[in-house]
Amino acid sequence: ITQPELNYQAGTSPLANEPMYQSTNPKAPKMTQAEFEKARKIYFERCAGCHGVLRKGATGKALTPDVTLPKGTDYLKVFIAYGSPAGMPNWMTSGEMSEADVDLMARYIQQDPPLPPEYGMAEMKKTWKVLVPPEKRPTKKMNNFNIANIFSTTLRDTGEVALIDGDTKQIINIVKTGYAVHISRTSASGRYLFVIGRDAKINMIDLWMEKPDNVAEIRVGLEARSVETSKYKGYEDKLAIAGSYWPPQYTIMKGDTLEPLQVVGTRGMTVDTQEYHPEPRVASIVGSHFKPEFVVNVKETGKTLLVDYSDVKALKTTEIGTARFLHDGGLDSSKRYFMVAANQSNKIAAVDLKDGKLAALIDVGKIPHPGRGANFVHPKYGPVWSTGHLGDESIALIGTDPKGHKQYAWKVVDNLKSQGGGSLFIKSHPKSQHLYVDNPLNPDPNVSQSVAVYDIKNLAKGYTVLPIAKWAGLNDGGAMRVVQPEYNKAGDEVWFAVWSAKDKQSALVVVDDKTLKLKTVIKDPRLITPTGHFNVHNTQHDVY
Ligand code: DHE
Repeated sequence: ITQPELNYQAGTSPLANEPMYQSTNPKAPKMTQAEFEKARKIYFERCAGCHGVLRKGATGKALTPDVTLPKGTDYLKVFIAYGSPAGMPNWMTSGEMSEADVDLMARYIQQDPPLPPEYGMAEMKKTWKVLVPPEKRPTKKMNNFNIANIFSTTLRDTGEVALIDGDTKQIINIVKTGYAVHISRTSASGRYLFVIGRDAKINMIDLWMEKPDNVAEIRVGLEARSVETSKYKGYEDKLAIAGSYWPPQYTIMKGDTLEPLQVVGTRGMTVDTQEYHPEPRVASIVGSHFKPEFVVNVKETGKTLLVDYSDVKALKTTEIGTARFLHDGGLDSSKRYFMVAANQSNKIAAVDLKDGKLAALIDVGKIPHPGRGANFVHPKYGPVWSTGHLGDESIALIGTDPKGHKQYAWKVVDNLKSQGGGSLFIKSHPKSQHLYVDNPLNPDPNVSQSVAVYDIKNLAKGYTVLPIAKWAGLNDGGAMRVVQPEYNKAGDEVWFAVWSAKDKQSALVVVDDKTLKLKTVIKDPRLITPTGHFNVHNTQHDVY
């Protein structure tokens, strides 16, 4: 496993702090309660991302007692300490765990996995708050902001988002949210913003208020990454949906209050070996523009669910087998196809939202990570959607126009060379002639602190490097990472986060898309650990 992959996957799970039932396996090596608690915490901080909450295996191997007990403590210690060529990190030799920790973890994984609590309607209702009921909200926009050009910027480590006026670059409000917000999504009308934290807390923000702020909140699980709203004609702003990692389920809510309506579990059979998986996490979700459907991507089973929400009490679901470890993705420029990364399978699945079937499974480079990907018209191949990779330096361009450019549809028509691996996000805009690629997880700071830009009309020329972190001019930025290009509404400027540690200064850097020169640096002591940023208009209309 490379350092970028490790940094990406081994993030802390909020389950580290949840109380859990401990069962004892008489055959497992002895542990005191204190040792068990310590090991459980380390497991959820370091290991659960790859091996799963129930240790049934995800991108890492299964670690249930039937597998670990026959191997025994000494054998397991070697693996944990020194890693393996198959991808296990070397936790001791890298300095992340002491010898005592290694011994503790080797004994811990021979115990039965403790079970985190379930989280259903009753628990959700207890956390559900309508702070401003719909009838008390403004009936028209009460501020002078050009709300279509507001950016919602995640302030990861403070549990907030910054709402920033894209025209004036002033901070409108810092809104309290869940812990380590993952994404923001805009309602179909553009009035509401939905924000989800890693702790599965959703905040709903009304952009019509004099000072836009929270109007409703709920917690839909114990750990989550995705939220979306209904976008099909006639259903605008009617419903919201959130997917959770734990428990493995999705929740459909009322679009104006977040009142939970239906909770649906995703436990089931895997697409390939057709075995039961107890913990299939819900990854990306988008609202279809073609039907009253949510497109729900289930990671461990490798299934894309088209959930017809026209009758929430009688949900009709089309279950499309794609490939395992579905993660992030976005629509093509026609919005008919959802392009989703099956990351550890090194594939992109193209799902046809009009006909409700798999259009193609496309082999790409190592660990594709598109964010929502980037759409543009290639001079030769016509409309393409593109993705960068965590595990290699390639950028795959995939033809997405089966009508006009049939011979190129669902094929990798070109592979661009980027600055290196560790890329997370790629972006373009219909009004732009450029394609931007970040590399925040690349081990070389020169690469992780800059972005590559391509001229779409002349891709063969290669890329230009923009030194974004240097432009930010931070005196004490420490180990900065430049993350996620995002255009403004007009498509003539591009925003980047310069993401520093919590106790260091961060910034947002705005680049002029025509000249590729620095336009502005947004600095403010309140901008702590900015990561993703979402332009209201582009998110509302799925422009990327
Ligand atoms: Fe993300 C999107 C999950 C690590 C920033 N991330 C997503 C989505 C999923 C996901 C499922 C798609 C949501 C959607 O479209 O509905 N991310 C995960 C993880 O499981 C993972 C690997 C590890 C973890 O423990 O969270 C992970 N993600 C990261 C990071 O380290 C990033 C850079 C910073 C952070 O906040 O932790 C990060 N993820 C983002 C961003 C998006 C995202 C900014 C939205 C991209 C977009 O353009 O839509």
